[in-house]
Amino acid sequence: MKKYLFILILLLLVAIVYAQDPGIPDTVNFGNCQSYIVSEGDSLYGKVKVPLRIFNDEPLAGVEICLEWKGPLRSDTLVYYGKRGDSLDLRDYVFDDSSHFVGIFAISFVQFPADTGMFLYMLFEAFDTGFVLIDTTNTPSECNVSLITPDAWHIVPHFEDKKFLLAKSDTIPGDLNGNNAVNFVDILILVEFLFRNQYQGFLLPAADVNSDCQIRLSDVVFLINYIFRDTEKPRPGCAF
Ligand SMILES: [Ca+2]
Ligand SMILES: [Ca+2]
Repeated sequence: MKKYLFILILLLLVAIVYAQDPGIPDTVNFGNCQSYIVSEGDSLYGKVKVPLRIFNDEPLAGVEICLEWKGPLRSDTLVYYGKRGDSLDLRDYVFDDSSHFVGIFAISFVQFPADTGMFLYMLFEAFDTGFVLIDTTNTPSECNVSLITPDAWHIVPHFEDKKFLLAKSDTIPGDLNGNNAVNFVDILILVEFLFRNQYQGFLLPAADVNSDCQIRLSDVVFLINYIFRDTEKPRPGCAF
């Protein structure tokens, strides 16, 4: 239901008129999808980060993208990224877990410049391992993948779907030296990484113990509290 409301709003906001894509074909595709799946008893759970990339060789005023996913994922959140993301005046998204639908709608009144690379990332919670496909197959025909030019024309970019495998990780969150225990040594490894630039090869999502997709001082504090004060245990993270 949510998704149809979203599409209705889209149609009311922008009358869709299609135009040829000038210059090099613009592209919408996905970067490397990162997953971190751990087990607890019989259940598997984790976090998945799906970067959506846009290449546009001319300035744009917005994007309108409808996607669907197949696979053992529940939606979490969506984060616009980079200087194109920062220049947006109106940005919205909708996840519908019942139909596995993602709707993305963003507009910039001053337009955003030609650029390439990550435009946003979507975060999901995984509840199993297995294949994931992100595509436009079953999205409503009113909303597919289109880029909006500064004079309000829609252009249809080249789109590449994404298939990837969710596999169980060997490590547990917070166990940076892989000895199957989370203790003081793991804090030291994290501190060396953050403040002395020494990376000992651990899996980065295992160090994002507060699961905010970044590795920072707050993860050190989280780990200290867990180890010495028995507070909330480390969660699967998603930091690159
Ligand atoms: Ca350890
Ligand atoms: Ca973190």
